[in-house]
Amino acid sequence: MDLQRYPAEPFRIKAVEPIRMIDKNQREQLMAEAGYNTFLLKAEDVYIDLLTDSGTNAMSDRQWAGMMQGDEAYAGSRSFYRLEDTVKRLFGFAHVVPTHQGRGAENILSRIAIKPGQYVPGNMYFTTTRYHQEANGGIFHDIIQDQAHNAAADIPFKGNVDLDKLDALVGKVGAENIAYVCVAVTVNLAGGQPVSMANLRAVAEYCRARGIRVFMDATRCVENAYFIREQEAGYQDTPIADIVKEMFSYADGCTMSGKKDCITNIGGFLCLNDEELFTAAKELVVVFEGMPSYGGMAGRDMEAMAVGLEEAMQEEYIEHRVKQVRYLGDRLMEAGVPIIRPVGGHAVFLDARSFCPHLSQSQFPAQALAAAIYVEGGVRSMERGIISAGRDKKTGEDQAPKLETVRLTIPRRVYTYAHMDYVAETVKHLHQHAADIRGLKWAYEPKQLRFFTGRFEQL
Ligand code: PLI
Repeated sequence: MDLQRYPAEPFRIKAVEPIRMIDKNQREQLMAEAGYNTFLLKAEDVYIDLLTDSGTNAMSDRQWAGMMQGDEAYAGSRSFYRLEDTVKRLFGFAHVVPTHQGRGAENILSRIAIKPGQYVPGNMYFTTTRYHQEANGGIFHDIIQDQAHNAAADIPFKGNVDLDKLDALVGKVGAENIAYVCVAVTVNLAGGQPVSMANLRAVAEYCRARGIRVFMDATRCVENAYFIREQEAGYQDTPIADIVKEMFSYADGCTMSGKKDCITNIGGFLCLNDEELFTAAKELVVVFEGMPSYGGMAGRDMEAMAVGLEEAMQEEYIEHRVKQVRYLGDRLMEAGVPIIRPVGGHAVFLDARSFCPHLSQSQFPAQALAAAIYVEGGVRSMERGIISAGRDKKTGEDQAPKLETVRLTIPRRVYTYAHMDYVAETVKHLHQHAADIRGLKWAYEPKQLRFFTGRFEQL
C-alpha cells in the first residue's frame, strides 16, 4: 500500500465489537420485511454498516476517560464550561448553546433568525436543515454552483456558492427579505464536497456589505479544512485548526452536529456572535433541549465532545479520515462503477442513474440500489435522491433532484482498509448484474422526512 496516498490507521485498536454476516437468503427476506428501506433493518443483521457517519464514530481512550469525568450537575456543569471553552477557542465565536444534536441547533436558529416569508439561500439543502427553515416560514433557495448538481463534474471545491445566484436573489427580493445565508462546509448531499476559503471570504464580503448574516453548517468543518489545506493555494503549511478558525471568521455563527466532526455518538451546539440572538436562543433552548448549560446532553457527552473536537483537528487523524474515504472511491472508479466525482470527505456516493439506467427516477433507483447492496453483501447504505428530497410544500409534487445517489458513508475510526475492499467487491459484483435490480413504489409514505420510516414494494 502506498502510505502517502492511503496512510495506515493512526491508532491501534483497544476494544473490539464482533460483527457477523448472515446468509443471502435471509438478507433478501429481511430487506423485504424492512420495506426496502435500509433505515428499517436491525443493525445486528448488517455486516458493514455504512448507513451514516452520524453518531457512529469510535471514541478514543481519552474520550472514554472523559466520560468518567463528566459533571452531571443540572445547572452549571463543569463539563459544559469545558466544552464552551474548547468551542470558543477552536471556532472563535462569542457564544455557545449546547443542543441534543445538530437538528436541535437548526430548530433554534430557524426560530430566532427567520421571519415568515423570508428567503434562506443555501449551498444545496440538507434534509433536517431545510425542514426547520420551512417549518418557520422560510423559503429555501439553492445557490450552489451548477456543477455541484452534475455527478461527473470532477472539479475541486464543488460545494462553492455561486455568488451570481445569490446576487440575483438579493436583486429580486431585497436584502431585507433574506433571513441569512446558510453555507454548509462540506456539502453533504453534493457528495461531501468542500467549499474553498476564497469562496467563504467572498460570501462574507458580499453579505457584510448588505447587512445579511451568514451562518455555517459546521457539521463536517474539519473535513472541509483538510481539503483547503490539500488543494487551495497558500494553505499547504497552515495547521488544520488555523484553517477551521479562519473559515468561521467569515460567519456570524454556526450550527453543529457533534455526531460527525466532534467524533462523538450524540450532541450538537449552536454558536452565535450577536448578543440579542444569543439571548433569544437561551430562552428557547430551555423549552426544547434543556438548561443552557447542557442542552439535552449528559455531562459526560459534553466532556467527550470537547476531547473529540480537539482530536479531530490532529493532522494524522484528519488525513487518514479523508484518504480512507478516497480509497473506497478509487477502488470503485477503477472498476468503472459510476460515483460522484471528486470523492468527498465523509462518503462515496454512487450515481444511481448511471448504475441503474433501466430505472426512471420515479422508480426510485437509489432506494432500490441501496436495498440491493444490502442483499448482495450485507452492506448498509442510504438513499440520497428523490426520496430524501421530499415533496414541495406548496405544490405537493416530488422535488426530483438532479443527483440520485446511494451514499456509502464511512464512520470515523471504525472500519479498516480491508473492510473498504470488501465493500468495493460487493458493489463491483452488483454492478455487473445491475440490470436485475427492480424498481420500487411506495407502500407507506410519511408526511415529513419520509426517507427515515417510509416503506416500499418492488415493482
Ligand atoms: O443528525 P443531527 O441532528 O445531529 O444533524 C443534522 C445535520 C445537519 N447538517 C448536516 C450537513 C448533516 O449531515 C446532518 C445530519 N446528517 C445525518 C444524520 C447524515 O446521515 O448525514
